[in-house]
Amino acid sequence: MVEDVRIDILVIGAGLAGLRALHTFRAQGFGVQVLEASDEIGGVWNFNRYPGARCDVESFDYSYRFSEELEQEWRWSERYAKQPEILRYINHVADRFDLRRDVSLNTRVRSAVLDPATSRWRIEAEDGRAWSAQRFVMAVGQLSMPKATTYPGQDTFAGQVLYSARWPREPVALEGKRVAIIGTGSSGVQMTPIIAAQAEHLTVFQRTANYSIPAANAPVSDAEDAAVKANYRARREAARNSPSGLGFAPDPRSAAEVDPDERERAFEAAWNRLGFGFALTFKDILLNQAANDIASAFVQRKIGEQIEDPVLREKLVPQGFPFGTRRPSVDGGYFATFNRPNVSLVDISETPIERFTPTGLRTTAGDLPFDVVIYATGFDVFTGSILKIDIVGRDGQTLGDAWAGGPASYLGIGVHGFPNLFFVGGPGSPSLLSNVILSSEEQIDWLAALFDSARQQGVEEIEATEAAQSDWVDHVNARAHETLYMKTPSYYVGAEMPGKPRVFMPYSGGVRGYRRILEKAAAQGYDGFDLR
Ligand code: N01
Repeated sequence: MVEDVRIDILVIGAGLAGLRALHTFRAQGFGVQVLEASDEIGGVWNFNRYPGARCDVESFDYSYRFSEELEQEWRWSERYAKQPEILRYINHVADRFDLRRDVSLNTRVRSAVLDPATSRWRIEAEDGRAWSAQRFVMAVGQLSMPKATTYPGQDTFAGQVLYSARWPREPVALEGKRVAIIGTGSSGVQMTPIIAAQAEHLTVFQRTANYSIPAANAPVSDAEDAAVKANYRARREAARNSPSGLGFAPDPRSAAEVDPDERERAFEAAWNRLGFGFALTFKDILLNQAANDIASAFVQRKIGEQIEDPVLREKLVPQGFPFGTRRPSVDGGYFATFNRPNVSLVDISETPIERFTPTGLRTTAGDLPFDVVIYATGFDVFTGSILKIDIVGRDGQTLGDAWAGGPASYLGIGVHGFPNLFFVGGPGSPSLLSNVILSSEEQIDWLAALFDSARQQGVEEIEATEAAQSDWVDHVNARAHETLYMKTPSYYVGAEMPGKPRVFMPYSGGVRGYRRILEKAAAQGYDGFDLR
């Protein structure tokens, strides 16, 4: 019988959050072990290797802030870094800070069970290895559990089937092929122009037309690199104090009140430069229907102008939901791609896919031949990657049962009944409504201080109180109801998976507001947590 490995802190996930957690907790003198299912570090940036994958937060901001040396020595090549460059950055960080020695790759966790006698967690991998940890931190990502979409007859298809979120490491030759992409979220939108330029013919299967803003990508010049690095602290502080961690604050006026000419100029400037940040042109685009109607109409017009064919335009211009209430994409020429003669669109809200055939896909309108079918159908967002692990807390209660009505937590960090379990980027925190690396770093620094304080006081068990959790859930809901997000079925509310509880999952109060709440709780002795 092999003994469980005893460790102070066990972290699941060697993506950007898990590696930062390792670095920070280790620097405080804790013994830390990171478990990672893949044979490589990098998290989503390891798995999502599809053509065109890149970040839609600017590289200077989508990077760690914890080391000034790292900030100064790393040279981003583009305003929006491509997946290989981000993966190189993560690997550089792992080497630079000697992180690999505490990362166990090829280690897929099966279960995590609380021992109520010791308040320690027993975390067991699928291969039977097990760890006993005093603190258990899940940094498993929000977009890590791809939907297992399949259509009937898939095994009879003679061609190749690929998933955007499990893209092969070796290059996929698409030249001369007839390719289908199913799904038009950020992944489908990013890969479409690249694949259209390679394939003999590309067919995009769209269920819901999505808003998308041009990426305005550009190489980072030496002058820009130097200018950012000369002022990096100020840039980081601006990001921390901006609503989404993107570094810019909206115009404090309502979009509906501003003079139309001035507003048009502001939208035009944002359209040409801000990408995803377009939603922050004015303070109330995501809060007020009248303001949003104006912004939505602007984006719809701009999208429509890119599409030559009026029938296609009708299908591709998003309608029927407020701009920004489903995650907008940031694209590199997505809509204009449909002007190419080798690209076509199938609107599967009109003609749904019925099944695979040996030679392609069958919709209700007939058969289409393909050599390659790509699923870009998204993820079981927020909770999928957490709940696939069997987590058992106090009194044998599983987290799946505790969250049967949707994820409930205190601060998005701790769950009542699950002492010493903590989340980074979890539901109930800004996570996907923010620059997620920034939010994760805030939470990790806060957790590190909590763990240190608990160590100094000899605290074995840290548990969110029931009352604090209930108040936080109410607060998250109240903030969500101040926005327009609740008007649209989206993955923010669990609408991406049939049968998933419909609750608003991220915290919409902004990264600065969230940080202030964390700081206040810490100043009050980690108010809302029982420290025993
Ligand atoms: O996934 P999605 P994604 N049959 O869920 C459709 C981040 N990200 O991988 O909307 C047919 O957005 C679905 O249709 P509908 C970013 O946060 C960032 O593209 O459900 N279609 C939708 O069109 C992003 O938001 C970058 O009607 C089906 C699409 O598939 C998040 O990851 C790049 C279907 C899924 O869109 C997820 O993006 C990429 C089915 N059974 C991703 N099921 C950056 O730029 C779903 N669809 C950083």
